[in-house]
Amino acid sequence: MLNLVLFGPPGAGKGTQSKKLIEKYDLIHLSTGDLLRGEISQGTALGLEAKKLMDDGKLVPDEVVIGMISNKLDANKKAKGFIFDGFPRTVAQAEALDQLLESKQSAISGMIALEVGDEELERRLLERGKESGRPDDANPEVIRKRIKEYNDKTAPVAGFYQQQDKFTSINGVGSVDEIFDAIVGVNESYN
Ligand code: B4P
Repeated sequence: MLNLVLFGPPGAGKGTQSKKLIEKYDLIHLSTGDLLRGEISQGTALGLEAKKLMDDGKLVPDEVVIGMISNKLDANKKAKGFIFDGFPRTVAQAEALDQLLESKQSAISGMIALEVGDEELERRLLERGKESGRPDDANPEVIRKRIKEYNDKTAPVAGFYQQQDKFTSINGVGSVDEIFDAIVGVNESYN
C-alpha cells in the first residue's frame, strides 16, 4: 500500500501535484483543506466554526481534522493507498495518523516536501485568489499569517518523518510537470 504525504507551505503546490499523482498511481486524495471547504459549502456546524479560523489564516483544531481523516480512511477500506495533502499539519496530527494507519496494519511510505520561497508563495496565492474567490487567498496579511502558522506549527512535522527516515525535500519552483517528474522519481524509491 502506498501512503504518501505531500508537504510544504500554503501555495507550495500540494493540491496541484496531488491531482496528478492520484491519476498516475490510482490512489485516494485526502485533502483536509478540500474537506473543510466542503463542510463550509454545506453550511454544517463544523464548517461554520472552521470558516472563521480559515478566513483568519489559522489552523483548525487537531481533533476536527483527525476525525475527518479517520472517517475517510474507514470509508475507503479497499483503497490501494492515499495521498495526504495538507495533513498532517501539526506533530499531534502526525502522531494520530500513525496510530490510525497502524490500526489498519498500514503505515506512511514517505513524505515529500515542496520547497518554495515566501515571495513566490504570496504571488501564487494572490493570483489564485483572483479566480477562486477563496477569502484566505485574497488578502496579503492573511497569507503572511498562514505562512507564519506553517513555520510555527507545521514545519516541525518534517522532523517527525526525518526521524523515521521517511522524508525527502525537493525544489517546488519550476513547471508543474518538472516538479511532478521529481516527485515520481522520489516516490519510486519508496515503493
Ligand atoms: P489547503 O487547502 O491545504 O491549501 P494550501 O496550503 O493553500 O494550498 P496548496 O499547497 O495545496 O497549493 P496549490 O497546489 O493549490 O489549506 C487551507 C486552510 O485550511 C489552511 O490555512 C487551514 O486553515 C485549513 N486546514 C487545512 N488542513 C488543515 C489541517 N490538517 N489542520 C488544520 N487546519 C487545516 O497551489 C497554489 C497555487 O499555486 C495554485 O493557484 C496553483 O495553480 C499554483 N501553482 C501550483 N504549482 C505551481 C508551479 N509549479 N508554478 C507556479 N504556480 C503553481
